[in-house]
Amino acid sequence: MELKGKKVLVVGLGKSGLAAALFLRHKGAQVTVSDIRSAESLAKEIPALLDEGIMVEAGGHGLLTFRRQDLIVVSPGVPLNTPELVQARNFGRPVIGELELAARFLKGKILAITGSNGKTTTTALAGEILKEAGYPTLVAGNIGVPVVGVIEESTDDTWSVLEVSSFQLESTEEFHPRIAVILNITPDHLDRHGTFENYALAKERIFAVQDTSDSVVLNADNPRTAEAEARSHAPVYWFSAKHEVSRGAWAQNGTVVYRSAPGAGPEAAIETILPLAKISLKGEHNVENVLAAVCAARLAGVAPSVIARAIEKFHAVEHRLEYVATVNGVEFYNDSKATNVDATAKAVASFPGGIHLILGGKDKGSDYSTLSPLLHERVRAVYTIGAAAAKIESHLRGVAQIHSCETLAKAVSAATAAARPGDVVLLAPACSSFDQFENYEQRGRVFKQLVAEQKDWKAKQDA
Ligand code: UMA
Repeated sequence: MELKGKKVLVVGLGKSGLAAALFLRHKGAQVTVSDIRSAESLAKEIPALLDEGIMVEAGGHGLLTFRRQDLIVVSPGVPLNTPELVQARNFGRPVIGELELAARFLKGKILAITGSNGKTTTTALAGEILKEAGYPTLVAGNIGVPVVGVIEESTDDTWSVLEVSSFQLESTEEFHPRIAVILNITPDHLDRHGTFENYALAKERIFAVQDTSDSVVLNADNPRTAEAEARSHAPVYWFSAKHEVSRGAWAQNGTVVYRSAPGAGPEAAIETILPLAKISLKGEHNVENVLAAVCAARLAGVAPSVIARAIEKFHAVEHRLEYVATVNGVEFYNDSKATNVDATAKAVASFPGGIHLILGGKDKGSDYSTLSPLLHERVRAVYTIGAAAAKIESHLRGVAQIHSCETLAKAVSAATAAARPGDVVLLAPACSSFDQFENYEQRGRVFKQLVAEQKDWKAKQDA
């Protein structure tokens, strides 16, 4: 793809837009960035971009700016039906996503991981396993590092372990992972994709250009994921936390095992990877994440003993069911990345009971009532925050005691006051964070800060 001298517009000036603009500029393109945020809110980014010879359009997207380009590169968070993008496409302007741009330049092999939940943990774990094996490894994507930003570090020997979201996959054309993993597909981002099926089909783009020399790893226990087998061109390997699979990874008698082929030949021998007890991550959903990582790592040629060593060393990623502290016998967990209903269900299912659950934020068109049986069984009280509070309260009325708290600070103090020793205070909000926070990371950090204040206050009381 020749970029020198080409007029390229980058839409959105977050992490992806910034990395894409700099990459394109270094390739000799004439780059403009367009963002709906005001020039004041981009005060930090604009001077740095101007210094690089990159033009900036702030405070909205101009139709003329979009029409004048040879190529438009879109950030993942910008919907493809944004009117200016639709019009530019109608005028014959090529529109690609940041992941697609990166895919055209990234060297080496790709292990890509998608799913509604567990992507970040599985990506981080698979990256650690490949590093433990001594492979030159890059870890990037939705995990927080734009893929376009690591292109220059990639070589023909590199394994890029990429977390990819439906937003990124939606606009891919040539993205070609050697190994493609779909962890699970459950309702999320319906506000962007319109229907569950559109969302699922965006996820299936992960294997759209694979061939028979590649591999697909699918969750045998998740119906919509298993169904994707029908459209895969590459051989499918399975993982299951519940039962044996023909080829792939599963849990059996408290042990993670793997086999590379069905049948009775020597290649069908069952390999022992490690006992489940050696996994420090909490919850059954994390067993699934480990099984998926085992399967992908075996397909990448990593030895079972090396995989076991890396898994044993691996601890929870920040904001994913992260243990924060114990105050007065009450454990606090930060699962700020639980931004949809299924993730919240998995977090709640990780504890036997006594849960004080903080829910709320920006709604994504979710049905919170599906949480009712689990909440009824395990949750002592729900503390609602943010814009989705009223909807959540109406969906969960009568299921658990509900406290309207509006802010995270009020929710943490109310939950701390109500919790008894042995209980758990869990932030697993089932919503995105953008109504009250910059992103889920900031929400998680604020939660941890609030817990630390409770701890300090308790220490002063005890002194
Ligand atoms: N913007 C516009 N026009 C629009 C919409 C947004 O100009 O119509 C601008 C915003 O004003 C903002 C910028 O676009 O300045 C934000 O772009 P972005 O939302 O693509 O955010 P990035 O900072 O580039 O982060 C993106 C991913 N964000 C989203 O997909 C929403 C990050 O995933 C990812 O880590 C990062 O690229 C690096 O790859 C976050 C996420 O929430 C974690 N992902 C979703 C999820 O996991 O559920 C998919």
